[in-house]
Amino acid sequence: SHMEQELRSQPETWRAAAEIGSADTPLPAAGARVAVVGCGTSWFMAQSYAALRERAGQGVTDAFAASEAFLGEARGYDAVVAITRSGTTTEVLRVLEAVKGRIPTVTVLGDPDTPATSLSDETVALPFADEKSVVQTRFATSALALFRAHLGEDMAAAAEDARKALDCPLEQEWVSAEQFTFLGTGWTFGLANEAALKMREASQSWTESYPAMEYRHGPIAIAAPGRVTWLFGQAPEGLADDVAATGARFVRHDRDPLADLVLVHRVALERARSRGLDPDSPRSLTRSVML
Ligand code: F1P
Repeated sequence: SHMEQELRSQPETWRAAAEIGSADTPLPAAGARVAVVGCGTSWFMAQSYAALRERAGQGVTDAFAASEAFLGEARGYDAVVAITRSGTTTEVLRVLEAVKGRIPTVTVLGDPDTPATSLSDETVALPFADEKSVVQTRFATSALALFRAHLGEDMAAAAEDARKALDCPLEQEWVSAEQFTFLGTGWTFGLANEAALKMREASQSWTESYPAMEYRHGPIAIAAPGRVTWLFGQAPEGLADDVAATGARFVRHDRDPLADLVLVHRVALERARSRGLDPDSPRSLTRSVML
């Protein structure tokens, strides 16, 4: 399938994206107040980038679902970063139109020959990470590799972890589980949201996602044997024990959290197959939503 071929190329596309990110790019410089927008997967990558940029001390960074951005004033942002694989998503184009001539925009996209390009002041294209699949894998993670490299991270270890995540065996318990709750904190909360979306899109799975510390404030009520609680990144104290007490399976890996998302891509693909679904033709979805 396209999805399988695309998800397997992630170590290479991350390296290529990181090279662009660590060179001269039009991404906002340190100090700028930045709004990051996107839809679906691209919104979740916006969440992760915003958390990483603030953690790196580069300035106020807010992530918005494009449909929800700037419902009022544009609040004095110095730059807007739009993320859109297709470059055609209506809500993203509307944001670009709305701020045109007032706030500098830079769009990270897969195909540079799209409407988003003419509406943006600058673009960063990742054509090598563009995809045929409806369900995004490598474009999204490569965009995040670009951002992380731009924030000064060396992505070599993450790419190596992704290769390991592609080679490790998949646990049958994950393929057959009834339900998944994904958790993250800081930048990995966006990854948790994306993991949950990926499993829904590709495999029609029941999934939820929360900030890790929110889990005990209600969502743990559904944890039970046959269900999985999967944490990206740092484990809050006591969480593993609380999950174990419910009989749910607790999963946390030491690999780079972005590489852990690659493992979820594989689980989503395998679950689709085991349910007789074609991950390249996900139910009710199109590659780009145009209103
Ligand atoms: C965004 C997006 C995808 C989603 C679906 C519809 O597309 O919401 O994340 O999986 O395919 O479109 P884009 O703006 O990044 O092209």
